[in-house]
Amino acid sequence: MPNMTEEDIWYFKTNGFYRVRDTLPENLIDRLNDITDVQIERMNEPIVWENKEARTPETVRRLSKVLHRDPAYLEAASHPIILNALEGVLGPDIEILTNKHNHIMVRPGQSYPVPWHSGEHPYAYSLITSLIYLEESTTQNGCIRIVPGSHNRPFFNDRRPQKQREDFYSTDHYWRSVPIPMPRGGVLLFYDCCFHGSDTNFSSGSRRSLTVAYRAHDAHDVVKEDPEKILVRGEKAYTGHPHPYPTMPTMSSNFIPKG
Ligand SMILES: O=C(O)CCC(=O)C(=O)O
Repeated sequence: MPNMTEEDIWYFKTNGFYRVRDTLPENLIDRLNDITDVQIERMNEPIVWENKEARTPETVRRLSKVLHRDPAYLEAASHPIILNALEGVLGPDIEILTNKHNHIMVRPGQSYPVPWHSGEHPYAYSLITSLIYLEESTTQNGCIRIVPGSHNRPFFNDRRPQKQREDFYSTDHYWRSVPIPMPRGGVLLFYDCCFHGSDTNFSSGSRRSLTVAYRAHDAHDVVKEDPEKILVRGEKAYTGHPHPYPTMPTMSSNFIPKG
């Protein structure tokens, strides 16, 4: 059942982001943190390192490809509080894409900012990202910043304008953005083509969140039976052209078009 009001949907579509009102259950967040502790401690790849020269559990910046590491990650990503909200904008048939996002940002203490980027071009703002917070996120420990309404920009520009970690604060995106602190267990949804980035983690602790990508199943791409897509709500009710297109009966030489 969708749980966004019409005003929530208007807010999301206008600003490009939406904070889900409920939080995920405490015991699920505890389990996710325990599982993540083990992944970090064992340094299970694939990993993006905070510092490539010193590969230790303390320098794990991101754990990639997590949804298949433990069922609890998919349990969180397909939790009804998230899907009920998503249904308001994506409709009843919802898929997770495993070849987009699908990672835990660990963001250890003092980690450098997530550079400004827009995950998609604005002509395709059907892809929604959720950030599921395993720990509270504040302006002190590197919360995300989003440029409100940037999914509606009427021009093309560089989706990854920031070439260096250091210029996070000297960009137009920084001045146009708003910080979005989130509680532990909270869920933030946003159109992936909104410009976003995350502040320096000025604290000594980590700032963990699970990043997941969602689309409507019936969005008009062609390959519907794709192992990278997990249907998490509804059914595969796509009604477009079949793929691959059924082969036409060969036109024999005695075929004579009418007329
Ligand atoms: O975790 C964050 O604060 C930002 C994550 C992000 O931008 C991403 O995964 O694309």
